[in-house]
Amino acid sequence: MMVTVLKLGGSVITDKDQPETADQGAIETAAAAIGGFLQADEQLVVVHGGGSFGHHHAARVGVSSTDGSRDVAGLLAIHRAMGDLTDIVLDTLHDHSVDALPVAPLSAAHRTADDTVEFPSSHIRTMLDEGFTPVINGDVVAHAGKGATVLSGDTIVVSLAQSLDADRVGLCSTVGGVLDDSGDVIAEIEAYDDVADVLGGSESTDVTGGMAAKVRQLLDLDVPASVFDLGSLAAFLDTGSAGTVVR
Ligand code: IP8
Repeated sequence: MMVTVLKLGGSVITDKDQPETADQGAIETAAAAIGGFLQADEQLVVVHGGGSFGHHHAARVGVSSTDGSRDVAGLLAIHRAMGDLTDIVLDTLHDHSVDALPVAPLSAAHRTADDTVEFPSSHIRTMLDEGFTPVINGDVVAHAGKGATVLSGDTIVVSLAQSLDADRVGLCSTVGGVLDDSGDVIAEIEAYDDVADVLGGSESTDVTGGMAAKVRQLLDLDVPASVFDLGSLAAFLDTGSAGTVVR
């Protein structure tokens, strides 16, 4: 059976400007596409990002994927908010007959002193083989020597795509793919040098950093990965490619 790892971007499924506010309409759209896809006996891992549930807490606590914290109340606030968003995603998937179960990285993963992510996946493999759809959120995880750091959904996708030997990887984003200088979607990326100019040269540092980091990680994967928007999710699930394909 084919394994697909799909990330639902935090800014796709939440209202980024309102703290802890889900975009229920977007989650419905995603859940409907996933429900239709799973009728075909496929195996799917859903990963979701933080959006307005994770990132404002993380900024307040001063924790990132490299800056650690030992503020247990702050870390718990991030973890609980991410769990609340996972619950909303789970409830909506259940409404669409998807047998979704949560996996919280804080209880399953960590970073070592040399910053390597250790995310054992045998329990996720068993969930898939038993017909469940694991739903995994970006989270805080223990980090040797630093307390705890943020484990982003993108990093989880890359780790699990490798350990589960995924056939297909998709990142559902707020943009239709990786965009060139004129705002058009680049169909295919085979090397970072092909896009270094556009990814390095945009006005918006955050978005650029985000997309550049995504592309670098996706190029390291053995399988093709697509970056696309919510309107193309059903097409991605159907065909395995949409938006920009990173090979
Ligand atoms: O939105 C990070 O996940 P991302 C979630 O995929 C947290 O980067 C805990 C801020």
